[in-house]
Amino acid sequence: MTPTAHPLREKYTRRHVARTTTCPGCGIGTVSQSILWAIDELQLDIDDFIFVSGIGCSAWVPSPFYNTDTLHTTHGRPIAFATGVKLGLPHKHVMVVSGDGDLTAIGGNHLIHAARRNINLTVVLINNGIYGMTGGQTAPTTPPGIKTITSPYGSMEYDFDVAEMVTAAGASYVARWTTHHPRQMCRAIKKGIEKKGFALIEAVSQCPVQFGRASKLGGATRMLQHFKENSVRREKALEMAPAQLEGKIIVGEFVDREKAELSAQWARLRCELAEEA
Ligand SMILES: Cc1ncc(C[n+]2csc(CCOP(=O)(O)OP(=O)(O)O)c2C)c(N)n1
Ligand code: SF4
Ligand SMILES: [Mg+2]
Repeated sequence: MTPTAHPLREKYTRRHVARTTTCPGCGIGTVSQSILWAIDELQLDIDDFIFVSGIGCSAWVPSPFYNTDTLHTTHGRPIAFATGVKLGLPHKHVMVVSGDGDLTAIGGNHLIHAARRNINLTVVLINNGIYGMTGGQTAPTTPPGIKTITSPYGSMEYDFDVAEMVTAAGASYVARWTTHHPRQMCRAIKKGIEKKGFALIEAVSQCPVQFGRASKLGGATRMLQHFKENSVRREKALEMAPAQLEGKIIVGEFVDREKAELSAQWARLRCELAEEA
């Protein structure tokens, strides 16, 4: 290890590939660091993980950088692929890392049904409120009023509250943090990995190039400042009126519960049927 090399990068990423695909100031690197930090703190072997991603800037987090098995799949389908992987290899940690467009627009049904089935996946959903990679189109997560390349007068649609939606669909563990909260994000990812059930960590992240520019919210520093000033802990938010919460980002844990998990039930059934045969 060279004296300047980052220990997580040295330990968990492939040396022979370029170091990043993201623009300067993008929040995706912060999320990636929280993921690797979580694996390191849990003292897990990255070889016991299979990472699955879709298409988009966020989907480049694991693949081809992480030095383990990574599946870079098609747009909107990482949860479908991950479901198959988990059912076939239930002893592996299967983690999906992808964007808000990938997982809540074209892949929205896969997301809610995986939560409903409560399959043991850890999903890190990077929410930058936009389709970053394809030029900054409005996503189901773009807040109302925000200008994008496809809503130049401001989006007239309501946005999904992803954490609430996945909680309502039946997930075992759901948390939301921003890139202003990398430590808390890391702790949530650790809990998500350890949870026997569907776990979603919504990572609110800055896209200064597409979101920041079109919305006029500014560069990375201003966007991080915005996250800092507008984040409200969930416990506090529950006591606030809807009008007070307008424009706020509710952060913290949304649910942490124990429920029967799908891949274990399938594994048990397979054993029972094999014994009967
Ligand atoms: C079937 C299909 N439809 C559309 C696309 C084009 N496409 C690629 S990535 C993307 C949106 C990505 O947005 P998001 O998931 O939020 O990722 P980000 O780039 O913001 O991290 C779209 C529409 C595609 N590749 N395949
Ligand atoms: S377009 Fe946005 S999300 Fe994509 S790498 Fe650049 S800053 Fe990050
Ligand atoms: Mg996005």
